[in-house]
Amino acid sequence: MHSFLKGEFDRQRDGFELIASENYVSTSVLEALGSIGTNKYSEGMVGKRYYGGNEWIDKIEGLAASRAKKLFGVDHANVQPYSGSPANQAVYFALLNHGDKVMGLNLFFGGHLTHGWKINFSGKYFDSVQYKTGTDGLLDYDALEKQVKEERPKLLFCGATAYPRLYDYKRMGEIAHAVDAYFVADIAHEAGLIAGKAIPSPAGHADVITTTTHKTLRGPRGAMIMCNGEPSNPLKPLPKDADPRKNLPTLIDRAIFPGLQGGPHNHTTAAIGVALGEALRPEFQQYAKQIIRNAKSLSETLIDEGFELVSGGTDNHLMLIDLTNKGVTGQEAEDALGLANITVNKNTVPWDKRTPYDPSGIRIGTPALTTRGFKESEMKQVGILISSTIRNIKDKEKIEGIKKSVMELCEEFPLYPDLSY
Ligand code: DSN
Repeated sequence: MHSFLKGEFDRQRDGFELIASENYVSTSVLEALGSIGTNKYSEGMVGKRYYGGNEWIDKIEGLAASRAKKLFGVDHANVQPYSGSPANQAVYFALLNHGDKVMGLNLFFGGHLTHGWKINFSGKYFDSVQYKTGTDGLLDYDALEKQVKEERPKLLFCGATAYPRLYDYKRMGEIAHAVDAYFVADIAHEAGLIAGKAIPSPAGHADVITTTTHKTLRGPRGAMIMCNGEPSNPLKPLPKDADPRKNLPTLIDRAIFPGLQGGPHNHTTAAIGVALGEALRPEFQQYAKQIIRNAKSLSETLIDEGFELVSGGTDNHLMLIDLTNKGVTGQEAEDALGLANITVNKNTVPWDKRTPYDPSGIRIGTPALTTRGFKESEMKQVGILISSTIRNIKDKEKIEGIKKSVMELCEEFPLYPDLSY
């Protein structure tokens, strides 16, 4: 196992990490993640646990939650979800009944499995209706409003894994609330950009906000659910006629435990708290803005190199490339770039004629390389190296040469210089 971890360390150090949902955490986050928090059981909430010996865990979880509230401007944060999918599952469990109607963005158009995809729990146990983008790759809010009025879902999800533009949270909230639906913003991808005040927040528009903590937010793998209001005593049942909208924190907390999960992963909670502390510092705002500047620089370079970007560019940390005009599939591009130490993932593009396992595009994001210190000029070099790889996709020698250039640029921006395996 040690040699495998060393192999992964070398891979992360020696290549361009361009998967839009990945990042490099700080050594403080790593330290908390590898801590003795993992030894402890602590079912329940701060101050109301089902196991003894939780006086320090209460402080750890309390600090993480209070930092989340401050960072995102919300009244309540549950930091216990194991990851993004369980967090979304908890929202369904808290607010809906089996078979209720939900609406989310279709997976082919950049949506997430848990937003109602048919073979996911969310599409199997709920009546899922999906919305799509237009042929331009952009959300069409008028079309969405019409569909929501016709379908009258009980919950409308906003959020995606491959949408390169900003959301109109205000408009989506109005659309959902006009039919009395809950509006849930899944900000997993953009959380760090929102925390760093580089893009607008759904706070004040969404009833519930879910997020992972390991993408742009640069924390450990984990998740949070946020909303407004104060939870009631977790040990007292809610009255049968309690208004769910006035009891969101209680319903969310109880869906996490005892509804779905057991003991929280306290080492992860500690690491989330450390990452949130980092995100509260002014430097993080610079980081968030630089992610977007880097994405713009990379997207402009790729457009100059003849690549077709869904929606024509990006406003956030990621871009989606439709490779059809290059005569290359997403899988072929992912494989060739991988040989050059450039890690990306294949991805469907809106109205894709291919399948998610063998799609027409690739998704590229800048959070990890921005953490490493890359700026606009380096991102231009990254774009040229990507372009070169695709142009020489069958030429092993040329790709070997590109890999050398990738490694040289990586060496200029050392990753974890104080860590060794
Ligand atoms: N797997 C995540 C992503 O790559 O966007 C979504 O859950």
